[in-house]
Parts: sequence; structure tokens; C-alpha cells
Amino acid sequence: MNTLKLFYCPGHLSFAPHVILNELGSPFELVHVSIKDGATQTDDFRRLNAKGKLPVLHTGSEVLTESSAILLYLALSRPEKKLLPDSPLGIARAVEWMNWLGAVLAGTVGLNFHPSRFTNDPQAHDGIREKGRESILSAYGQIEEKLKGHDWALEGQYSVVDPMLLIFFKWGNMLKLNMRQFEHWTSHAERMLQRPAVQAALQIENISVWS
Ligand SMILES: N[C@@H](CCC(=O)N[C@@H](CS)C(=O)NCC(=O)O)C(=O)O
Repeated sequence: MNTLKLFYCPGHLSFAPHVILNELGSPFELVHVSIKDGATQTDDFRRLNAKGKLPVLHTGSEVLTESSAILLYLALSRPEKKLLPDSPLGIARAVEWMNWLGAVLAGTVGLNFHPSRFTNDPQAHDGIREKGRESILSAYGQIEEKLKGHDWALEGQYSVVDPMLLIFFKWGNMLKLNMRQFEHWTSHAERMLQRPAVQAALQIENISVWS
């Protein structure tokens, strides 16, 4: 494998591939792109990813976007690390989780963080936030149900899905959602925090999952 380069911003979805790169244990490069300073919307960045979003992974020969695609690529490139199940159904379950989280729920959380992206009317922002919050709580309730009786997102094993769940957990805390009401998800977050790969990513990104 060539040296991989991850374009990331602390506390964003790029956290998940950052953790997984740590799990793989091979050298990789991190390139900081500041979302709040508008760096994802520059012409330069859009030449890398026309969608203007992180994470982006440069594989050495190709540019990959979308967290689910990047996570699948990393796990499939290093099967010995067992970051995905090996059965067709197990892999499909991972894709089922990651598509929902990365393509659907990330947008729903965005309703709360960036209502101005959904309307030009500032007076509508509070309504969008309120509706967004309802949808987030409903989805977070579904995550809690899915984690009931399970250590990890997928049956019987840690996988690339788990660090994605941890960043959504952090966003819940950032939105002051009282994440402790989600007991199983809180246990999952605490389990994640035991992993050296997670600790190292949190330290480099200088973030906490509790705020
Ligand atoms: N479906 C995409 C969502 C990526 C996404 O929404 N990324 C956000 C950060 S969490 C972003 O880069 N936002 C920058 C911007 O909108 O300018 C994925 O799964 O990678």
C-alpha cells in the first residue's frame, strides 16, 4: 500500500477514517483542512473533491471521497486487521450502517449546525433547528435500540462502523442532547475510549467526545 493521505478536520466525519488508519498501524499523512475557515469551499479543495466535503483519502494513485467508501477501502485493503466481517451479509450490514450514517444522518445533524444552508430566511433557522433536533433524536433512539445487547455495531466484532458511531455521539453532546439517556450507546462510547487507536486520534485532533 502507498502512503495514504487523509484530509481531515478535527471533530468531523474524517475522525472515523483517522481512527481506522491508526488501527491499521502503517504510516500515513494527515492534512488539516479547516471547515470553519471555509477551506472546503475553495477552488483548490474543490479540485480535490468537487463536493467540497471531508473526509478525502488520497491513496497514492486515486482520490477517494465519502466516509463509507474510504472506510471500506481501508478495511478491505488490510483484511488481516479484521475491521469488517468476511461474510457477504456481514459486509452488507456494514454498508447498511455506513450509508445511513454518512449519507443520511450526517445531513440531518447538519440541519442543526448549519440551518443557513437550508433557507435564505434567517427567521426560519429556529424552526429548522427544532425539526432537525426531532429527527436526530428519533435516529439516535434507533441507534440505541440497535446497540442493545451488543458490544459493537456489527454482530460479534469491532469494525469500521464503530468509530463513525463515536463521532455522532460527540455531535449529540455538542448539541447538548443528554447522551447519557442512550445507555447502550454511552457504554459503546466508553468501550471505544479504551482503544489506543481512538485515544491517539482524539489526542491529535484535540477533541473530546463529551463536548
Ligand atoms: N456523505 C459524506 C458527508 C461528508 C460531510 O458532510 N462532511 C462534512 C464534515 S462532517 C464537511 O466536509 N463539510 C464541509 C462543508 O460543508 O463545507 C461522507 O460520508 O463523507
